[in-house]
Amino acid sequence: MTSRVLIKDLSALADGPVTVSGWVDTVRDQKKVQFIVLRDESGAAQLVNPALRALPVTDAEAGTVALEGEELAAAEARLATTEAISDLANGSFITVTGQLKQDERVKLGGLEVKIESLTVVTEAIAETPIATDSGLDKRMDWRFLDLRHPKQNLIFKIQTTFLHAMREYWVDNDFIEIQTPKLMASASESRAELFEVEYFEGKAYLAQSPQFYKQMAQSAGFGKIFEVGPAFRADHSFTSRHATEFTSVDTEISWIDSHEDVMNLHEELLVAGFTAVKAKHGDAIKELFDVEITVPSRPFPRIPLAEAKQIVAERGYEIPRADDDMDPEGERQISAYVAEKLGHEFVFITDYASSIRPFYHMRHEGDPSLTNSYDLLFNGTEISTGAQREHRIDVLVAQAEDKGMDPEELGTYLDFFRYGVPPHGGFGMGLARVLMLMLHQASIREVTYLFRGPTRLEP
Ligand code: AMO
Repeated sequence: MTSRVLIKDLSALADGPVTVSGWVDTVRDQKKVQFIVLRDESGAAQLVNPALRALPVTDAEAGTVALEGEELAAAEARLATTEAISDLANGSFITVTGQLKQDERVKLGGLEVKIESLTVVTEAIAETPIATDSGLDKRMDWRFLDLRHPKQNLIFKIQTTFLHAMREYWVDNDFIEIQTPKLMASASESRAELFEVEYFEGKAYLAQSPQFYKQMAQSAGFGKIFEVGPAFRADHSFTSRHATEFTSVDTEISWIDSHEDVMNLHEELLVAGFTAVKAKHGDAIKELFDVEITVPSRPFPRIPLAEAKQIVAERGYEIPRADDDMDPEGERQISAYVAEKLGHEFVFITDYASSIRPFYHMRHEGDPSLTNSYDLLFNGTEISTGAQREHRIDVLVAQAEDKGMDPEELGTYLDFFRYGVPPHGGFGMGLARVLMLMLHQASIREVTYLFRGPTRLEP
């Protein structure tokens, strides 16, 4: 590794020699002085070069150079550097050695590096295919260039901090991390969204969620587990919140009394994540996204679905009757109500009807038309589904049959319940949805490293 200094660390250094590397952001090529704004993964700084446009001469007509020896060599080097800077294309990756000077008058970071030598490591094509005002689709085509922008870059620093804080919570609380297979013999959620792949002489399906295997861990005696991994859904939709491949944050715990316990866990994880993000990136988020991060207060509001529908209806929005679920506008309406009345960005909508929930959700003891389940909405959109699971094999089989499923289809899943399993529950949460809503972005495409949708498999 070269002894390169990250730009963010320059401010802590004393004036003196330094080497920095990065992408050329802009060049201001003035007659007597040249400025480069250099950007690396940590920030941006100004480099300055007193331009030398020609070697000094004693006799202009004869072109006799006034210097010799070391002085001449130094002047020739300065001349070459000046020419190299004039020819620099934005986006080129360069390494510069020079003299660092802390200087409050420099707007960008209060420091400057006076260039002594410059190497063009890789030259960029001068015409960049995207500009700051390019459309989202075009930006997605050139995602690596798009991600160079500090705002896009920050998203993934935030995601790292958010996941790290949750992971810390899980590890501190004795959760076990698992990696479940993404190639499966059957569907784990609705059959409509299954990706089928050729698997030697047969077929396999891409996992829509780790649902069955996180439940298996309860039967295996793991107690508390988590997984952060890919999930695949053959959703032929072009909404701002659906991808065909997304990162699912899953957790499952044993020995719960109801979905209340899952919601409590959910709150604790989100508070841990938001606290860390606010502490580490709150200022940068305010500056680049104009968003004030609020660490949610506990407990988050909880509203049963039936009551939520009533509230939404009273606000003048009629959820389409054919849909027993909350539609996206209904979600926006109930979230707006919670924000106005309770000043909260999150709301758990609970007790969904069995008719619209998967067979594995536990139903209410006294009223099997309802489930011990919830959706968590954040700033108007669903980010998660959670539930207490049905752990009694006979009830589970009956619920599958009630949904018109053939228990045979469930393969080895049902075996998990035949040898003793504790009451359990958990949730699955779309990572990109959380980021999108946290940063007030219009689409998960903005916060997904490389988005996958029905018409996007590149880059
Ligand atoms: P569900 O199907 O509601 O529940 O998915 C859980 C969460 O995953 C995210 N999500 C998606 N994100 C992007 N694109 C998609 N196509 C997509 N589909 C889902 C959402 C959603 O809330 N097994 C259950 C969870 C559980 O009960 O533990 C499940 O998968 O944020």
